[in-house]
Amino acid sequence: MTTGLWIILDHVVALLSIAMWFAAGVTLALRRPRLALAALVAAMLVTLVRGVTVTILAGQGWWFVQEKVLLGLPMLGAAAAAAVLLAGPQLLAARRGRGDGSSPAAVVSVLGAAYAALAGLVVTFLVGYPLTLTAALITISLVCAGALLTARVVTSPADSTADAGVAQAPEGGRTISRRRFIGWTGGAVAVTAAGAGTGLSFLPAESVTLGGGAGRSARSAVSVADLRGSRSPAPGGIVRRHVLTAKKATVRLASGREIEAWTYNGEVPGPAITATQGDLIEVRLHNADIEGGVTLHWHGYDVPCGEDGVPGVTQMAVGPGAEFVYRFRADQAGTYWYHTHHASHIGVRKGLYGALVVNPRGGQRADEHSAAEQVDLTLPVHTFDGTVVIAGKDGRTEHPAPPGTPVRLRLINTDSEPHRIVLAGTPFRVAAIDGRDLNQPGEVRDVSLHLPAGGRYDLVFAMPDTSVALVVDDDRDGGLRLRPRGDASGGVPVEDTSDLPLLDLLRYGAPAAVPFDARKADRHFTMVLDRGVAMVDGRPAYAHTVNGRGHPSIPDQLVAEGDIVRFTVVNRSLETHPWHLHGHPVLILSRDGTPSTGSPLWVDTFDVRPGETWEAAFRATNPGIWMNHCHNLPHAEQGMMLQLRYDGVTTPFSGSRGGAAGHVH
Ligand SMILES: [Cu+2]
Repeated sequence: MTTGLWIILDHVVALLSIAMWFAAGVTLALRRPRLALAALVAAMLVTLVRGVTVTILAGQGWWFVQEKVLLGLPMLGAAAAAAVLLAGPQLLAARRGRGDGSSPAAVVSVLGAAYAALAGLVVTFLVGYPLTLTAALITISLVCAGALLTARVVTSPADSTADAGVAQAPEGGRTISRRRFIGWTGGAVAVTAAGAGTGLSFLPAESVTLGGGAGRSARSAVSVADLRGSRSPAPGGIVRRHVLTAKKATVRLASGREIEAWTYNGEVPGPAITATQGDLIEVRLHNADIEGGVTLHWHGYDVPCGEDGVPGVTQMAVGPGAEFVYRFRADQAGTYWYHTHHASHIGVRKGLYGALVVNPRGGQRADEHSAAEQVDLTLPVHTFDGTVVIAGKDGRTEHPAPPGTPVRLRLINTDSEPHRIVLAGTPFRVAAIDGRDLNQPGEVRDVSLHLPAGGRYDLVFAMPDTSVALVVDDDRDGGLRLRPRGDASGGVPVEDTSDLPLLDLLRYGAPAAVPFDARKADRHFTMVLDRGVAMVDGRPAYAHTVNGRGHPSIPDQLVAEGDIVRFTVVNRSLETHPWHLHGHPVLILSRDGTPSTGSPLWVDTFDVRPGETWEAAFRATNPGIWMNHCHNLPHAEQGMMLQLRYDGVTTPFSGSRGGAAGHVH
């Protein structure tokens, strides 16, 4: 069973224990001793089972159980023990026909256990990892307050004879009644805990985390505004000039449907930008009418930080009427993409994206494939109003490919959710992931691929003499077809693809040397991904969190140029998070403790599924202030975003708009 399933099972058991403790408390209050005894026994058993699920989860990592082990279970254990000691003997006596088993103390203690069980689950959902003293103290005070209120209700005058001797202690007498003493003590505990917890929450939070490395040095500062790209191509390269105008437009999809899109140059996807290694790419971004502003972020491309297109960090958002010129040398070959990074959860979904393909020097150019008799298709996969569209710039979903033709399909997931990809009708190789070639990728067939949000796969094969189908999300009628004779005559029906096993890319291809030893990391950052209550952009929200906090309250990660940096990314939530660091490819080291044993896997986005723990590393060779975030863009918007900052780099920009007026370089 996966950790993700254990997390869900633990939630179910926790819910059951809450239900059982409440059932015991309510039946006891209603003086139904038989039912109460049965519910109490069931509650005890479920609580013990909870101990088992938490122990198993603990085996998967401390971050999955910290709040349960330190607060939830001890609190429930103490309350449960009190409940059994107070209510148990009376219920057993009632079973033998003596009394109705229901004293106020018994009812309060059993309901107290129910509150403790409920509070434990609430803490798991609203706080998670790491558990703070604030959260613990406030939780304990709420449980105490709940028990005190219950005590008031069940010891109302009508019931007070059940507590004979104590309830009838004379008012103003010399001895303070036991019940009153307990009430005052409990109240004092509740108030003190709540006050201390609330007070602690006002302590200033850490603004930077060092990952075990040195703190900020006194080295002279450089501004991201000065970290700009080269202005000339490499020898032999040319300048590739583009003008991209962001504007609203009605766009007709290949299916004939019309959508109200946000576009670059009126097209969705935007114009494909192609280059050969060594060329200079120069893109003048102009905003016609996107009110909130736009930028261009070169996803997966390690541009100098000043070209990275993050509003409020590397530039100001480009407002209507303004423009910004991006320049960088196309040093890396491969399949990449560009998209707006301003309010990207809306802009990218509405169409502000396009492909960036750089061909190796001396190799074939994607834009000249017809001359070279090869098929090279760039295929952004995007969902418009619930319909998955996979098509190149001409919108066609059928392509001719004579038998024997070398084919390269460049898949780009421009959505916020992963896609399941199947190539049916031919063996193939995954030649590159996120733009980087794999080492000795073996031929595979009848497998499925899991393409993370933002990720790219280059699939290569020689065209067979029957048709080939690219199937996305097991939709056998959609996707893309390659026909050996250009018509449907070579067509074979696509079989059900839903049972095909997943190709594990951590065991695909052959190992090769990597440029650094990840075991000698200079810094190590752990990011625990979850949902919970946190501040996002100054407002409390049910946020997507990193280490219990939301953007921009998540501490910056500080690195120094040359550092080897290691990430541990843990997902204790119930959703998949495609983790994306700007400006650097990361090397995948392991998933759930199992090392990567195939080709070195360099990616810019890796999917961390519920319950998974990934280790990755990179060398800090590209100074700047870089976003490090979930590429499920609504998740990023809801808090799951932080900055990785090089020592000595500063930014003159702030907010997301800054002074959005014209800012041309
Ligand atoms: Cu996410």
